[in-house]
Amino acid sequence: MSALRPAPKSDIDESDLDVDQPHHHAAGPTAVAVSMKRAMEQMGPVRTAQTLLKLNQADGFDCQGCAWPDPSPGERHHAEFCENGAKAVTEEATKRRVDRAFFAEHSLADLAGRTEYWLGQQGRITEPMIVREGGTHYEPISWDEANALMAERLTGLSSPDRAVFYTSGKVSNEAAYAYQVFVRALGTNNLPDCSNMCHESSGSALVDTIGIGKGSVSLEDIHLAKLIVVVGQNPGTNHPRMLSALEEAKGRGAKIISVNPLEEAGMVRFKNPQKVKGWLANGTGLSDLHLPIRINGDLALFQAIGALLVQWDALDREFLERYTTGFEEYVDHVQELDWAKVEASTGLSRAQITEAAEMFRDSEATTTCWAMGITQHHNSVATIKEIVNVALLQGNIGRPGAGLCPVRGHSNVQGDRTMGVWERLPDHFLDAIQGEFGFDPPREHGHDTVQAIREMRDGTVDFFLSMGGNFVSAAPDTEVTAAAMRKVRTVVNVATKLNHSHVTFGRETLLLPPLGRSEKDLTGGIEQRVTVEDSMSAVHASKGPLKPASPHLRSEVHVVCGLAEAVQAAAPESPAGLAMARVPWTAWRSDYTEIRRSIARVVPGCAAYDEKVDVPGGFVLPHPPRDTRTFETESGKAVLSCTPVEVLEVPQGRLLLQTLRSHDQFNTTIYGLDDRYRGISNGRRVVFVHPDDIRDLELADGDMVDLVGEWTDPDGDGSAEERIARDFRVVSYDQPRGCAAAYYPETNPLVPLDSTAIGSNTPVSKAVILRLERPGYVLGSRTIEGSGDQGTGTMRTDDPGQLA
Ligand SMILES: Nc1nc2c(c(=O)[nH]1)N[C@H]1C(S)=C(S)[C@@H](COP(=O)(O)OP(=O)(O)OC[C@H]3O[C@@H](n4cnc5c(=O)[nH]c(N)nc54)[C@H](O)[C@@H]3O)O[C@H]1N2
Ligand SMILES: Nc1nc2c(c(=O)[nH]1)N[C@H]1C(S)=C(S)[C@@H](COP(=O)(O)OP(=O)(O)OC[C@H]3O[C@@H](n4cnc5c(=O)[nH]c(N)nc54)[C@H](O)[C@@H]3O)O[C@H]1N2
Ligand code: SF4
Ligand SMILES: [Mo]
Repeated sequence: MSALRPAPKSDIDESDLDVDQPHHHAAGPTAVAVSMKRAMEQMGPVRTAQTLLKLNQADGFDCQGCAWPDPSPGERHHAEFCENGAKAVTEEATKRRVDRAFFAEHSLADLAGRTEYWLGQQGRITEPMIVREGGTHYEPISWDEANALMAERLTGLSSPDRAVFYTSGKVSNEAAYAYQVFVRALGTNNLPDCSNMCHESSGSALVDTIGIGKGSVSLEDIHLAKLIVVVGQNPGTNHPRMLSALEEAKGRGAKIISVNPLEEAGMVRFKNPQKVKGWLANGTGLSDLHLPIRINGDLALFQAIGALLVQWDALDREFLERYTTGFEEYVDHVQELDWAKVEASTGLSRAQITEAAEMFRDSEATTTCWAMGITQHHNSVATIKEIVNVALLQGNIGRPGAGLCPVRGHSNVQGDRTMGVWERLPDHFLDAIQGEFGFDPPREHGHDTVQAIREMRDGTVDFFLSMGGNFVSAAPDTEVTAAAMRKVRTVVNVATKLNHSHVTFGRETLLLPPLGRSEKDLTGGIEQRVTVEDSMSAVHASKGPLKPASPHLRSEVHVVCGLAEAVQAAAPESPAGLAMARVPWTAWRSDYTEIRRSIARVVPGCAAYDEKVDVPGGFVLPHPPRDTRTFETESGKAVLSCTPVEVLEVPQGRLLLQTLRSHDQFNTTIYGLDDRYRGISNGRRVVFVHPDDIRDLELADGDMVDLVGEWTDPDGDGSAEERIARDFRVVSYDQPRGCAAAYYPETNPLVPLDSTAIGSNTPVSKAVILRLERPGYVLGSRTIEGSGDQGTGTMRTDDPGQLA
């Protein structure tokens, strides 16, 4: 082994890594056992019972995991959650604490050398902490002093646009609404969010084609569908209760197609832990057809399916005539389809694609679901438009069982957008804010996530506040992002648990701990509730049952209102101070009902908001295509669009890498080191490669390699860039030849900042051109064949000890 190899990561001993056969079923008794074990370890029996019985109940709190919807109140079980929901709750409701003694013991340097797993497992942050300029440790600070300090920094900026306010999708609607009003009163639209790295491509494509950036189906539609197509999504891990919905649909005769380079366990068989059958027998077989698509082949696949439907005249001509535009051009376009290109792009045979198209043809109601396997590609917006084309051809929108279903990630990511957390908020919304409060919100668009990193890198950001999330680890190009963040003078993180973003800042940083959703919120002396929106536009209330992790925690609403009041106090005559004075912050933090009343007046579709969330189960936001087949596009019709099929070429000896989630993590929060369904235990630094590719690369299963990403900026000077992530174990895994997979966030150093989706600026996390090198590889030391260039363009180094 080379001497250049960095020291092993401090707390994960990868020599314990164990690799076994992948599973062919999801959930079942093991899932229950695993979630209960974790819950009992971290919460104890009383708290476990107290918490899990309130999870996803109409009088309880919303799961902090994914955005999958709950059944209507009458149809809920006592245990209305999945293994990963239980893990998400346990992570928050843990009895472990990170207090001032902890911070006195662990210096910044110490914390920076730990893995994300270790940091997260230390427990809940208990009081506001600060690192002052030159400090080596976090030390306590009062909320008042923290607010005064932030206000001083914010009012001292040469322009409000030198501040950036990030949001992760767990924030409640009330907090998100107050937050975006605060940011706009301050005078900027710099509101990047995790959506910029997630479903932004879905939003862009859907707004352009159907006039609204949200999915068009309800949970009932999934139950009623005749064909469900699950594309680029791993529900068994990331939306586990979706499997119950798929099972229900199957029971009613639906067919299921899965489109995925990997045959994910959940899509093969599902053992429903809520049914006796799920405990004893083999469970329900889910997929009728699995298409092992080559990474990035989905645009070609859907175009080919569309071409066949046109050829067979399997069309809803009445719908096309009445509700769509672009059909004629589309027909001309698909008649020219080059099947050789389709086969090269998808890695599928014409027979496989024809079989899928026949299932579309024979279905009276098709719902297509997708997630990150679709949205995180350079052509993801065009790919989603291609999915829309196929739906429109058969009139699969706005009728029972049919529709488009981008399955959202974070539990309230969709709600945060509805509430106005968006760097490109439309004018009518800004007008409503102006009408409600009487200050002029800025009109110029703000920075999204990628642009915010560029601005930090270029030294034009002095203040960064993160409302939840882990910006540095979740964003692409980890080293570039971390270096950019170190240029920002003041970094503030509102966070429940420690992560690497908390040790990455310019001169000073604040760490402000909020209440979690499982905790009782007594802000203003009354029991407050909050509201959230799921992936299917259903809005409902959430109220936590638990005693807060510490008496010093403040709700996110309180954090925002407190900061706004401090800004007003610091500079009452400044434009920001005057704007702040127009918002009733004190009333808002005394009773969130006041916020909901303002939401009702300002946010589209939210009239009588507070009254509607009073109903158990809440209400569903309007969705014109779903409700009345109304398409609020420029032409007033749904749009069919044409994109040429391209084959993503990978040079000889390289692989196409996707970065994905294990079964034991929530984004950058690592619950544990097992990916049970894929046969991995006790480690995360693995790269899954086809056995024949392993052989052709002259490697063997079990070898250690460095992952070297190659990228040529299409707008650059043509030189190739290399990026590296070290020390991964090669694992033989079935998938299309030439494809590879490894976990996020360990692989984020390989995703170039400027490699983003056309039309959404989403980082391309699912298609990195990859080389496997022997351990200790020195960046740029090898000629990149095929590009005719020495790999010395912009070299990126990894940061040993960081970010596992
Ligand atoms: N337990 C748990 N739940 C979660 C999360 C979590 O981390 N853990 N994260 C939440 C969030 S924020 C999100 S956005 C969602 C993410 O949910 P997913 O999108 O399911 O998450 P990924 O693990 O990124 O999985 C992407 C899937 O797409 C496949 N894929 C990759 N490339 C391609 C491609 O080119 N074409 C096709 N057809 N498939 C491809 C991969 O094999 C994988 O199955 O989950 C949410 N729920
Ligand atoms: N390579 C690669 N990169 C990706 C992806 C990928 O598939 N591949 N996926 C992308 C996607 S889809 C997403 S959504 C982003 C996720 O990006 P983020 O949303 O920024 O990341 P998370 O890991 O979800 O954030 C976890 C942190 O949130 C804080 N937290 C947890 N609960 C709460 C709470 O209730 N309140 C507050 N204030 N803080 C809380 C904790 O401190 C925790 O450490 O990552 C993106 N990055
Ligand atoms: S499916 Fe998602 S929202 Fe439902 S319990 Fe599981 S993690 Fe929570
Ligand atoms: Mo996400």
